[in-house]
Amino acid sequence: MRVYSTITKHLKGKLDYYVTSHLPDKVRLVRLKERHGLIRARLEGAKTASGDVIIFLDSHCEVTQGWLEPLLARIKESRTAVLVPIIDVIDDKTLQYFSSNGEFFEIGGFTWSGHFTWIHVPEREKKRRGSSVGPTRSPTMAGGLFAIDRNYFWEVGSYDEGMDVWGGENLEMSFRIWMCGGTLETIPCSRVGHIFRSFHPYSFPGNKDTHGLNTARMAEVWMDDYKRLFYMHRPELKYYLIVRDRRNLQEKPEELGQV
Ligand SMILES: [Mn+2]
Repeated sequence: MRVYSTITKHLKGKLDYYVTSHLPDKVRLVRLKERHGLIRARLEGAKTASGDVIIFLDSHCEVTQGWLEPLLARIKESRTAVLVPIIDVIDDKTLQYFSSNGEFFEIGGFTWSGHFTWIHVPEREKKRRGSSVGPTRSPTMAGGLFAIDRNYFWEVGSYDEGMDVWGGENLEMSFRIWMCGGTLETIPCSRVGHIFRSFHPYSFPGNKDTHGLNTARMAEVWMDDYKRLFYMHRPELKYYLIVRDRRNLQEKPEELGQV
């Protein structure tokens, strides 16, 4: 039997049982035939979705009362607005929920090495949004939680199917939304708790640096000349991408034609 997730303790048949016996009928569990990671798994979920709005939440999230309405209201106002709630911290040891101060929150940024980072809301954005609880433009998103108009998700290019397992897809989507005329906004009136884990609980197939490779794909597609700065910080990825392309040729000699 193929094992898609490397963790079996709470998943597999136990998850099937939980979903069918404890959750309403409209909750459906979609399984892939092999391990693809979060990016292609989310694409499968999105294909199955039929509502007007798709909301992606990591499995380790807990919503709060009133989290949903501010997201839906903003999408109704602007269908090209992609939204993230304020992400509260749930302790990964005790599962205690820490509510952060409502008026002070950070938004998504990035480093030149291609990593997500939290940044302060710039003064110009505080002026633009008008209210401290107004939709706040965010350069990037953390990735685990966001709401998007379902049709717009496909129009704006969904996800890069060539990305494996985990990492980088959040920056790719963020760059793509801004560069294709959409907006990415934090909605301060919506709050969802999330467990920020201190380690990766699962293994990476072949021990590949999927975050790095996925981010290099993002840089190649969306960063234009600025990718030079990315490769200055991650020279190994430029080398790795080249090597991988050559290796593909070696693995698939038929693509070279009969020489
Ligand atoms: Mn997460």
